Amino acid sequence: MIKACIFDLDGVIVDTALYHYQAWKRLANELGFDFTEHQNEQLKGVSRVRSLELILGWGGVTKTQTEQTELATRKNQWYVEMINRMQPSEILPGAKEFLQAAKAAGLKTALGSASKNSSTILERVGLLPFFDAIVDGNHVAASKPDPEVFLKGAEALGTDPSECVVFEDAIAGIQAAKAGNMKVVGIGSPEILTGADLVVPGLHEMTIARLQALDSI
Ligand code: B16
Ligand code: MG
Repeated sequence: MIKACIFDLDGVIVDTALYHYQAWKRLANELGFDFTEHQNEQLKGVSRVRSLELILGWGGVTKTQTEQTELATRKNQWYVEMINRMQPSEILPGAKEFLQAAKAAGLKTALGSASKNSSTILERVGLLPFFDAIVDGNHVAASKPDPEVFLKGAEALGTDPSECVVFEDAIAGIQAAKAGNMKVVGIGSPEILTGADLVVPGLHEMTIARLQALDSI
C-alpha cells in the first residue's frame, strides 16, 4: 500500500533552474567564458560542487580546491538573493493542489532534494507546512543517483521504501528512487525519463487515484 510521497524540489515543486542558471552564468562570465541554457540542463539535480566542476570544465578553467569553494560560495550568495525574492505564484501548476490532496488522503510527505537551500525556497513560496520531513543537500553525503536522499526521507517518515512514491524531473533522481526500491513518477517527458513507473508533464496531471494505481505494478 502506498503510504508516502517524496518530492524533488527543483523542476517538480518550483522551477529554480532559471535562478541557478543566472547565478552560474554570472560566475562563468566573470571567469571569462559563457555557457548555454542547453548546457544548463545537465546541471539539473546535480549538486553545487559537481555543477561547478562541470562548468569549469566547459570553460577549460582549472581552479584549486580553495578557489572552487570560494567560487561556489559566491554563486550561492547571488542565488540566495534571487530565491529570497520568490513568491507563492512561482509554485509549479498543480503542486500545491496535489500536496493538499495527498495530505487529505492521509499520506505522509517528504522533500528529497539536492539543494542546500530547500527550506528557504519552501518557506518563501509558503509550502513548508505541507511537508512532514525535509531531507536535502545538508543531510546527505552521496548525490543522486545514489538513493541516500530518498531512503533518509522514507526513514524520517517511518515508512518502508516500497510504500513510497518519488516525484522526480531528473534522470539521476529516477535512478535513485529505483535503487531505493521505490515507485517513481517522472515529471517531464517519457522519452527522457525512461525507467519511471509513470510520467506526467506536471503535478497538475497527477491525482490520488493515479498514485494508488501504482500499487499494482
Ligand atoms: P544548491 P533538486 C538541485 O535541486 C538543482 O536541480 C541543481 O541544479 C542544484 O545544483 C542542486 O539542487 C543544489 O542546489 O546549490 O541550492 O544546494 O532538483 O535536487 O531539488
Ligand atoms: Mg529536480
